[in-house]
Amino acid sequence: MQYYSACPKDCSDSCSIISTIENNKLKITGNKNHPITSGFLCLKSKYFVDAHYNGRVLYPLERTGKRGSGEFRRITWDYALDILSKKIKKIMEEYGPESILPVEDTGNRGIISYYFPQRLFNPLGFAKLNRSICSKAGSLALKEIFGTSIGVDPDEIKNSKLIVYWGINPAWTNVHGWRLAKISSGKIYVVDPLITDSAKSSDVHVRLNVGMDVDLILTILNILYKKGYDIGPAGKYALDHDPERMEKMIGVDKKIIEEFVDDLITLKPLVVHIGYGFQRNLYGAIAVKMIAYLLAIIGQEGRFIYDVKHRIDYTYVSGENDKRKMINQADLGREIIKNNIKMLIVYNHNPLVSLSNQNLLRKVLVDEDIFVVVHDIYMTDTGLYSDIFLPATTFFEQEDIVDSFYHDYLNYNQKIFNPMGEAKSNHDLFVELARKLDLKDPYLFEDEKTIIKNILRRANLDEEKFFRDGFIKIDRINNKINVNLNSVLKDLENYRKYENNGFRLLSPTHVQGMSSQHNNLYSFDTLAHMNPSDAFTLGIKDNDLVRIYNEYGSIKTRVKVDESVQEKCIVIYKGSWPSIYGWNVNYLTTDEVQEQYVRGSAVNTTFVNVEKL
Ligand SMILES: Nc1nc2c(c(=O)[nH]1)N[C@H]1C(S)=C(S)[C@@H](COP(=O)(O)OP(=O)(O)OC[C@H]3O[C@@H](n4cnc5c(=O)[nH]c(N)nc54)[C@H](O)[C@@H]3O)O[C@H]1N2
Ligand SMILES: Nc1nc2c(c(=O)[nH]1)N[C@H]1C(S)=C(S)[C@@H](COP(=O)(O)OP(=O)(O)OC[C@H]3O[C@@H](n4cnc5c(=O)[nH]c(N)nc54)[C@H](O)[C@@H]3O)O[C@H]1N2
Ligand code: SF4
Ligand SMILES: [Mo]
Repeated sequence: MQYYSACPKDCSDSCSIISTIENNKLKITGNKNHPITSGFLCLKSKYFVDAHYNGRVLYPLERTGKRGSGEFRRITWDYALDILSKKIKKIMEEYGPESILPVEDTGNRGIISYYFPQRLFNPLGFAKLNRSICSKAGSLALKEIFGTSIGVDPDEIKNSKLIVYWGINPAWTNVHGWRLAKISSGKIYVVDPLITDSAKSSDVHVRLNVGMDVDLILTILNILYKKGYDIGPAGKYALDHDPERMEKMIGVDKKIIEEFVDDLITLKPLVVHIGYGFQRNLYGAIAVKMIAYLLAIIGQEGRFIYDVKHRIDYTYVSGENDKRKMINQADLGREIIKNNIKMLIVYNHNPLVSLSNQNLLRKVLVDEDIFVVVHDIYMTDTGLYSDIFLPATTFFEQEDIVDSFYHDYLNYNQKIFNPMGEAKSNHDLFVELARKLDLKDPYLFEDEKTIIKNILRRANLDEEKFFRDGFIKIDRINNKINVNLNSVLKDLENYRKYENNGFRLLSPTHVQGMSSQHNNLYSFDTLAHMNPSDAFTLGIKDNDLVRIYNEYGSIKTRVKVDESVQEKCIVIYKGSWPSIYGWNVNYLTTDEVQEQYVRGSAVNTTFVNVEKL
């Protein structure tokens, strides 16, 4: 038998997958007919099948030991939902619905898995997580310059003479987009402080110092001004950014900056794929804003890739209630206390791996009177802190459709297996909970097939074609570009370069990791990558044990002496589980936020000290 699957991971490529069952075992390959997937899947996909069969929790559990101890007893779904519904009613009565917080992210990006649970939370008026750790700060920055954060279709890569990857490592995080760029005839630039795999096979690597993007752009504007360009209201800040004076501070040779400027003005059309990783720093949104500003100055308004919005009625799937109280994700520990949160309903998210300032967050969960429910496929670190743990299905056990935050195809995900053990999908969990809460509105109980058909019908999509091919092209909402250059003035006025205080800690994605997923089955790279010259100064060799610490915490790990890392920087990849290694990078990362930009994460503005042990 052959089935269509759709990868629902938090990855721009949103692949269409052909799943087959051979000798009773699932096999997956890329769907050759899909224009983006092009018949191949990424390295991480090799874990998906194993992760379906292995390492799962299959029954509901109730905590019997202290939080984090892993002591649980098996319970029935009926008992679990009973406790849950009684708790919800009691907390709503005593403290109000706003003290109950669903803590959810993009662990599963299926449209039903992601949006459907909100159908229950909206009418009940629960608090809502402001999902500020990923890309939102940059979205707002783009909107302030262009009136929209929705850029061009990746198809445009084929026609672009210049393709700039700014603060993104597509060879690892957007492999299908990277392939499009590599087979195009466009000249490829990578703007990144690390010598990433993308940088290695680009035409030009602009290896700037971390956090120097705004100064690099001001220097580019300075050169453009000298070439007779009207550089707009930011001009006064660019005048002192003479390339000769700036090259050392930015860390890029003047000749490379000049070549970059020449290419930016001659190789048109161009496209700039703006990364998410690099905008997670205190001035990240401002950097995104300045990229947009630069595009406008050179007459390439809107020629970027960042967000996508499709003509799909997401509100139909989620319901709506714009009065819900917003709780910020990037500094969740502090927010829980400030807002008197009494209950967390966690699904699609692993906050005790993924969020900054873990020491605080864990302390809050231990000290405060908070009831924690976790719905996950595996016993994650967050699961270990739950009062009730509920088993979730893998994407092979649920019917869903998945769109992309990069391309314009909607993929079909067929249910191949019945859930293993007593696992339930997100859809089924919240249907059952609605039933236990004695709610009657039929909208809360709609089945997946009906929802999928309604989505297709509302978007005027050909149902027969969709189910036959396993994917269909959908319309992108192309908001009109409406340039407002003046909006950078408030940013440049306040823009301050922070003191370089110790080592700058970066925690980017790893080629094999999918955020925090599957570390229970495969080991992650937990080394501290460090430049040879820093290692020499500190007397550190490969594999030496070091202590890395700052005001947030202290960890011990081994070093990888690595030329691709800049001096005065440490790289530790994101996503590893503290329950396996005793720590992860988020024991050190700051939960300071970009106040003016949706309180977005500033995780990459973390400074640490290093000591050889
Ligand atoms: N393999 C894999 N793919 C993934 C993920 C995964 O975990 N693994 N996670 C997914 C998710 S959730 C996201 S948000 C995306 C993130 O994917 P990306 O946007 O690629 O983000 P990062 O890997 O965090 O950072 C990208 C690059 O930014 C560079 N950078 C850091 N600071 C600066 C700076 O100041 N200026 C500039 N110009 N560059 C800087 C880093 O060196 C790094 O190489 O990837 C998605 N895809
Ligand atoms: N230091 C540092 N930290 C970071 C980042 C960084 O760059 N540096 N990046 C941040 C970014 S961009 C992101 S997006 C976050 C991602 O952080 P998380 O949102 O925690 O990401 P994931 O690990 O993809 O998924 C979370 C959980 O969802 C579960 N899951 C998968 N499918 C389902 C399902 O169908 N139902 C249920 N109930 N659960 C399911 C998975 O098993 C996993 O435990 O990490 C952030 N953390
Ligand atoms: S993680 Fe990304 S590239 Fe890999 S299979 Fe899923 S969508 Fe495709
Ligand atoms: Mo993300």
